[in-house]
Amino acid sequence: MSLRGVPTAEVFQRAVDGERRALGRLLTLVERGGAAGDEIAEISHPKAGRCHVVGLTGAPGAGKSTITGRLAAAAGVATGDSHRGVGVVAIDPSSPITGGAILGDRIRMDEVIDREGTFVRSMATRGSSGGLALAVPGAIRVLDSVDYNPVIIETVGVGQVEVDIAGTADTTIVVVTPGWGDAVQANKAGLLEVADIFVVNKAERPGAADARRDLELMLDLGAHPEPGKPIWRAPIVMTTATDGIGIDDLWSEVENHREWLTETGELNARRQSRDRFEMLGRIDELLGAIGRARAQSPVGEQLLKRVESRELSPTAAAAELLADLLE
Ligand SMILES: Nc1nc2c(ncn2[C@@H]2O[C@H](COP(=O)(O)OP(=O)(O)OP(=O)(O)O)[C@@H](O)[C@H]2O)c(=O)[nH]1
Ligand SMILES: [Mg+2]
Repeated sequence: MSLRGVPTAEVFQRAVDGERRALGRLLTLVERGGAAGDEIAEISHPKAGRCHVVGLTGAPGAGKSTITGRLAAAAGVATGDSHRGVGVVAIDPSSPITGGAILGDRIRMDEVIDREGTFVRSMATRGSSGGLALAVPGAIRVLDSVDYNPVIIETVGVGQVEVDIAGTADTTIVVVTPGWGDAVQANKAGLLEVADIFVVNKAERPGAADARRDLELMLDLGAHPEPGKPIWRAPIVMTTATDGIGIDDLWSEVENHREWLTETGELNARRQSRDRFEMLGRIDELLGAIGRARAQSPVGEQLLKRVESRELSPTAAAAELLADLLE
């Protein structure tokens, strides 16, 4: 039985009732955007705002998916029946920039998580950062509204897009592995700044202690407490994810961080800045669409002619078009 043609509100209700296929359909619509995506945002928003969002980021092949799978299991055990289960959004690094897909040995999410009580969704980057930056908060909202808690987001951390997406989490985990300069690479990619918790994965390998020391050193150097701002020093957890070693420690640190966020009021501050980020992203999108439509109208064509005849620069034409719009 297909869910196509079924009113969105009904699909939502079925997802609330626990129908996994309905939830999958909602997430597809959110990813696609447009009117249905907007409707889902409207329906899910009042019910959302409860779940703890955990971001997991790090270099390609660091073991993020393996950790995510293990962490989801640990979280599920810890939270028990108090929620429907653990949600996972894996941002698939299919874009040529991230290069994650070139690693032959990457773990597919459905290999590590295949049980009732966990809902896994992959989203492709498709090279467009703007779409993803809006789709991810939308997906979190849907999972949250049907009572998945926590929701774990896996992204490859190599650039600004990933750092932005890491910014959508309450608790951001940065994964590094032993090896010369890996911590330095993470620093260059801007990941150290966003880290609430560090993981040194593949800790059974030589160099794990060095990686830990490098991180400690960088934390010392980077420690510039802002007056009046609560201080959190990111703990470093050593894991061998393939064997599940260190995962319970990691989950305890996530819980510690969540408590700290709540006690200090940081949780609200972070969520507020996320809402602002999403709202601004949406404004960009909406204004862009309105402007582009206007540019194709006779008014826009007229302006283009004046650009062609060198009477106006493209910049001035854009400004004139906007001024005209805003009148
Ligand atoms: N030796 C060792 N290998 C590990 C460990 N954790 C993960 N791996 C292996 O590392 C490879 C990559 O793991 P993934 O979990 O796919 O890494 P990822 O960071 O999600 O990779 P991408 O999504 O492609 O960026 C797999 O072959 C894992 O089995 C570990 O603790 N020790
Ligand atoms: Mg992965």
